[in-house]
Amino acid sequence: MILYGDARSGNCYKCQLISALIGIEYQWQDIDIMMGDTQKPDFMSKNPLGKIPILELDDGKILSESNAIINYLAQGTSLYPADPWQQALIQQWQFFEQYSHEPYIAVARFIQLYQGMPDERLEEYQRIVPRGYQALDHLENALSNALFVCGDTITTADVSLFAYTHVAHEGGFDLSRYPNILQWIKRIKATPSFIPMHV
Ligand SMILES: N[C@@H](CCC(=O)N[C@@H](CS)C(=O)NCC(=O)O)C(=O)O
Repeated sequence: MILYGDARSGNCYKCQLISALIGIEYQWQDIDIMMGDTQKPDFMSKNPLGKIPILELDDGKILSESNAIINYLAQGTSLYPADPWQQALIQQWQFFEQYSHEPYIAVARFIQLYQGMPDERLEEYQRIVPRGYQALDHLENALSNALFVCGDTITTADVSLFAYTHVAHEGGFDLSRYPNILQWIKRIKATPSFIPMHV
């Protein structure tokens, strides 16, 4: 299997982390977002949307969308249980992550950390930060009565949400307001075979 990604991307880190947690081997192909690699014809022929991560299987099939990739990789493990209700709960959190969390927290991080807060994105940054805090509030509440987002064991929903939450401070978010999230971050980091984000 080949995983095409950029180590600075939380969406790509989700795939690296799930592979480490369940002991899957793959080849890493570096795609540099800042150099425009995702828009080059070679890459676009694999994903016409021009987005990483993508996973290329040994038979040539290609899967995009980070959360689809990690659920596929985790099939048959406790991180993505076979029970349809458990899967639906995991997906509920993953859709939340993609629609109400990542567009604010990851984008704020990109603007602040990688673009150095250019004037033309300042207004956008100021508009999305409160939405990011709403997402963090929701996660904080959910973690007030469970160790992980879908109960007392780690699932792919945690991997999805961990990726950008644990680096939210790099987008200017103050995580010290969120004791449950901070404990959850520690718990995930203490999971056997955990790997940090390589940035
Ligand atoms: N919904 C997609 C988002 C993918 C995405 O936005 N990837 C970014 C990096 S985090 C990317 O490829 N950006 C490069 C570009 O847009 O050219 C997922 O979860 O995989």
